[in-house]
This record gives sequence, C-alpha cells and structure tokens, in this order.
Amino acid sequence: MKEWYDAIKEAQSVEKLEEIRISVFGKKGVLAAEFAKMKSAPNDQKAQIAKDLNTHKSSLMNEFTARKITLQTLQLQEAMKAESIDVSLFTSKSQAGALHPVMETMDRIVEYFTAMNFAVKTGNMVEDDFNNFEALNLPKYHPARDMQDTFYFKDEMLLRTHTSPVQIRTMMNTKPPIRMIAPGAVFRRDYDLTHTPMFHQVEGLLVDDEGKVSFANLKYILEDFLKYMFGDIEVRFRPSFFPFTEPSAEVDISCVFCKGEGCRVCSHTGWLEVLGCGIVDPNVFKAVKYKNVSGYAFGLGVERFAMLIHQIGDLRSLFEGDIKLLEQFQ
Ligand code: 2U9
Repeated sequence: MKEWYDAIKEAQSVEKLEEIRISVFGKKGVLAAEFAKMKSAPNDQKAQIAKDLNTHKSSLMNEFTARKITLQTLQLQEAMKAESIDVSLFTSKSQAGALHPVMETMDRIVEYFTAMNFAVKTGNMVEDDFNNFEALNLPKYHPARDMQDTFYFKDEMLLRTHTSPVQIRTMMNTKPPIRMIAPGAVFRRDYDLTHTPMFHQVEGLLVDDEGKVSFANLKYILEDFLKYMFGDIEVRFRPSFFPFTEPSAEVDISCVFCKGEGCRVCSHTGWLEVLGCGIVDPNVFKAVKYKNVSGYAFGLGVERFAMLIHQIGDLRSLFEGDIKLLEQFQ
C-alpha cells in the first residue's frame, strides 16, 4: 500500500492524479482486488483484514483529496499568471486623428460669426460667369477674368475664384435683410511661395433693408472678430479698392510675431494684412435687383489665418499631407 500513498503524494498533475484514483479506487483497482482476496482468507482473519483495508481506504481518500486541492490551486495560479496583463508595460503610441489646421481655423472663424447670428451658406465650386464675375461688378473687360487667373471650362463655366457667388445666389432667391458667411474652397491659377491653386476663404455679407449699414458697423465687427482670433492685437484700416465694394479697405493687425516692433515676417512694418472689406457697391445690388438697401462685405483667406495663428512659415506645407507637420496639431 505504501507505494500508492507515495504515488498520490508525488502526482504532478490533476490528470495524473485522476489516473491514480482509478487505479486505487476503481472497480478494477487495487482496493477492489485486496477486498476480493480477503474472501479466500481464513475466516478468523477476515474481520481484521477488512478493518485494515477500510482504514487504508479512508486514509488514501484523505491523501487523494488533499493532493487534488493542492494541484488544482497550483493549476489556477499558473493560469492566472499566464493570462494576467501587466498594465505598467509600455505600449506603442496609438494613432489619433486630428483636424487639419486649415479646417480647425475655418471652424473657429465660423464659430465667431454664427455666434453673431450670421447664417452659414455654401454653394458649388463650378460656377458660371454671371455669378462669379458679372454680378460682382467685374465686367467683361476686367483683368481678373483673364485666362491667366481663372480655371475655365467650356460655355463660360469656371471654378469659382472666390466664394462670392454664394452671396449672389442667396440674394437672388432671398429677400433682404441678409446676414451670412460663405466658407469654402476657391481656385486661382497661381502657384508660388504665398499662392496655391486651391485655397479657402470665408466671406461675409450683411444687407440691411432700411439702408442703415455704415462703415462703423463693419469696423466694429471686424475689430472684435480679429481680437477673438488673434488675442491682444492692434487693428488698422487702410483705404483700398475692390470692384464689388465702395469704399473699400484692407485690414491689418499688429504683427503677431514681433508685436509690432518690425521683423522679417511683417517686412519691418509691424503690420500684417489679414482682411479685405468694404461697403457693397451699388452695382452689385443692381445686378441682384435689390432696391433701397445697404450692406457691408468682407473676405479673408483661411490658410493665411492658420499660418499666422500656428506660426507656419511656408503656405505649401499646409497642402503636402506631411504627417510630421500634422502630428503637431493633435
Ligand atoms: C458680395 C459683395 C461683396 C467680399 C470681399 C474682399 C473684400 C477681399 C480677399 C481676402 C483675401 C480675397 O482670399 S483673398 O485673397 N477678399 O479682400 N472680399 S470684400 O466682397 C463681396 C462679396 C460678395 C455679393
């Protein structure tokens, strides 16, 4: 019997222990065989043999149960060890997406004007001559219409050179008053350090049906808007010319790089040009058949804003899809 006690004690796995259980306690096991042998023992010894065998049987069962619990506990510990996760381990950085700086800047601009109750309108990138030029007081001979500046299709169709056709179409199918912005991509045949053939604009238009809009209204909102975008800066208005506004102005902010001291970016002037604006030219209202109204309009290039906000030196880097640049905006 001793060998079976040893076998149970030394069993190294639950499976091995089960084999031993069958060999010891099974129908054809050693205990059954010993009980069978007892039948042929002398009668006066049978009681003692049976007693001894039953003592062994319960001792072996105790050993077996104890060993089984030990082996099961070990097995569980092994499994837990193998399946555990070390949360302190380093992992490779996950790739998170981010808005492109141009779109982020556009969203911020749109956010300001929607808060000021401007409606957001978009249109088509393929436009016709009337909506892109004629209605905006850019008559047939105007140099801006030149093949050099505009992408033309056949039948006087073209890629819009500004988002202004959105305002024209809005005025053609809506009565005044109007308070809207038109954000979107525009196209010009230009490619150098500061120009790309596609860029984004946000243009604004406000039309009052009582003829009460003044340049002071325009100055106020643009100054407030530029302070929202660039923080603590100075704003100045310079007289300028656009075919669709009269009077017109270009708007400068004090240089965000040198705080107006003068540096390479502002060509040592201390000022950066960021916007064009003006009072809508009467010829534009004539083209859309608006009478007795007045309004102001403005336009800006979103890439230029993004570059000034994020201190990006080369306009073209915004279009190269360079992951190293984009990762900085996560
Ligand atoms: C309507 C009437 C007037 C929109 C305007 C500008 C001045 C302007 C430039 C800024 C940088 C174009 O992207 S840019 O190169 N825009 O200076 N835009 S006034 O005037 C309008 C528009 C629509 C019906």
